[in-house]
Amino acid sequence: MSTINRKISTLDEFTIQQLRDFPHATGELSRLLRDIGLAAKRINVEVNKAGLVDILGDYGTVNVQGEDVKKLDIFANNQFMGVLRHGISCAGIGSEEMDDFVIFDDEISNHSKYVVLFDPLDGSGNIDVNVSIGTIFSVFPRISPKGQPCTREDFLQPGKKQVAAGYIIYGSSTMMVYATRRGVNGFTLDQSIGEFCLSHPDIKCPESGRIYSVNHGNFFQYEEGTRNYIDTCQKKDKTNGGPYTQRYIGSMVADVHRNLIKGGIFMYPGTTDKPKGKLRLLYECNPFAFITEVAGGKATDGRQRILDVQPTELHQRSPFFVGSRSMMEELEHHWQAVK
Ligand code: P6P
Repeated sequence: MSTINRKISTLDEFTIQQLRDFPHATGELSRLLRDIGLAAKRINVEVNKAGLVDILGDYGTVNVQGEDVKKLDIFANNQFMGVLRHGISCAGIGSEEMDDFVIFDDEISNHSKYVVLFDPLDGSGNIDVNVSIGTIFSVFPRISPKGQPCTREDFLQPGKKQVAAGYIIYGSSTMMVYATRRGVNGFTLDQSIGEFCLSHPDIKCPESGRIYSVNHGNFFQYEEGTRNYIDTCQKKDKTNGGPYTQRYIGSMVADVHRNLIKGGIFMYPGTTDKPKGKLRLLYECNPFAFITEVAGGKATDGRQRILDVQPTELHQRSPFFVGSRSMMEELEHHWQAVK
């Protein structure tokens, strides 16, 4: 039977095609990714009109991170909670906006295969100044027995156990990029039909690049090896693989997405004030580490591969270095040189 050679164009078609390639798959992961895409479309509507309606500004509360909660944060969190709780693929969630894990504990959810961790709207401090922001998500297969409520251990697995991870970037266009072990694919929202359409098939992180992303304001608080690498980046010229350019938007999804496509390195090191840095392991570092490694890059915390780190709590922080393989290896040489 010849297979019909259909042009796969939408996220739904793509995830269904993945099912056809894996007949034994239950389809739960495909459904989960479509659910996430639906929530993203709803959030996108609000993000796009943020300047016009009373959804800007603070919600008047402070979240578990001690950060002022923007109204869009809450809206985005509730959208993901809604689609994941009422879908059939997710047994529970962990969110940047919520103090603890949420175990759905209903008959359908208790039989679901996956748990999801997400940052519903990362970079939300940029909402009021119209800078790109994003959603980040991480999907694990539960290790607790199906038929019972999921447990904390389902969420506290090393990042290498992820089955999928991705992000949505609400920028000049709205894109959803996600990775499974089969590859990284990007879908751009076609507003005319309200569908994410395959625009960046099989994304590969360039082996090298000329963009380095770091907050120079903390430079003198970084460890010596990191400072030496940043110095080297600034001294690059045509004779030694440069010139390099420094690009730092202050919105992780935007910075890491740009480097994933063009090549580059993103660094959020620990500092003397905050040795663990600012970024969260479970729903910021792990998903981007998974995506970047599948695309051919590297990601570490400065001492070990991010995906090998054994988590202990939902909101734990980690220093984070991610990007093109050869740039990451040059950074690692600078760390080795000062040991
Ligand atoms: P800094 C946004 O608040 C965020 O969590 C990331 O999206 C971003 O990369 C980082 O913080 C920026 O932090 O300390 O450089 O302003």
